[in-house]
Amino acid sequence: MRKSFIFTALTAILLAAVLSACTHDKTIPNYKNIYADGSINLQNFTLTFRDDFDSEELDTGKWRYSPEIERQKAGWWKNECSSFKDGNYIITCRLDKDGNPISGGIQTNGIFEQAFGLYHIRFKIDKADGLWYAFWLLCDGMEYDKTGDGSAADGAELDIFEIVPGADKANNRADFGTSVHWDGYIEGNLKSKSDFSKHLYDDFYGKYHDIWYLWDKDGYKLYLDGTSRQNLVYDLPGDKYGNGVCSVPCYMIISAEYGIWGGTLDPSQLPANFCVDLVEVYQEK
Ligand SMILES: [Ca+2]
Ligand SMILES: [Ca+2]
Repeated sequence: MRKSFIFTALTAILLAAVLSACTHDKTIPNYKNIYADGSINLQNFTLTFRDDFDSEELDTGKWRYSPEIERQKAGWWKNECSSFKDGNYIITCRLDKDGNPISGGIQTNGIFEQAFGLYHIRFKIDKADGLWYAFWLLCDGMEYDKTGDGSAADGAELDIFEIVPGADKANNRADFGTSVHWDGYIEGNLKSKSDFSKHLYDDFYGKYHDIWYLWDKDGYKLYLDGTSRQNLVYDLPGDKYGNGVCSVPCYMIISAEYGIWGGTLDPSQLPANFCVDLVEVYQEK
């Protein structure tokens, strides 16, 4: 009887603890398990940016809309594709009234720019052929570089992740990757290193996921959903690939676009949403 009482009491306490933990939905759980090798301790980092997207509109103290331009000769960025609902920033990819594919994005240039650090995004995306979802970093030292000096130190494009649900898996085309590009976009100058070595698991789409991306003097590391599932860990060591480490501040871009890399667009699969629940950035102390 006494044992039973203690057991019941302990169960109640445990249950209360679990329920309590569930109510703190804005707390990022269990930092220590985010990195498979345990090499990152968040106590060594300071939070420098955070948006929970709890507002019903764009927080212009943190973001601006991406320019309304044609992308990849396959679609257009349009502000009307961005919305804010239920604590999410949402890009709705769809056709406009003339049948043109439209999507959108937001970015932080001139508002928040940082060199190095730890980047965290929680998001979910719809599976649709022809879509190209990305969370990436960019700076003027990459965008306007016309010469190229062989080094990423003066600027780079850091594609934290690119997801193309329509990738041709049958021919081993990956649907998820991370990349670094430097020395500008002029052909002959552009240098790149990418890791597209792994495929997403089948039930990836339509559920929230966490990506943590560490950019430091040694290069770039990405963890998808911590240590779980396929232990999807990417490592792009900068020294190994020849001066591939950027050391100037970059701004963030969250975007969706279209492109042949993502497979052939199937309008019957639209609209498709890219929902972002949270973005936060840390700097090493
Ligand atoms: Ca350069
Ligand atoms: Ca949120």
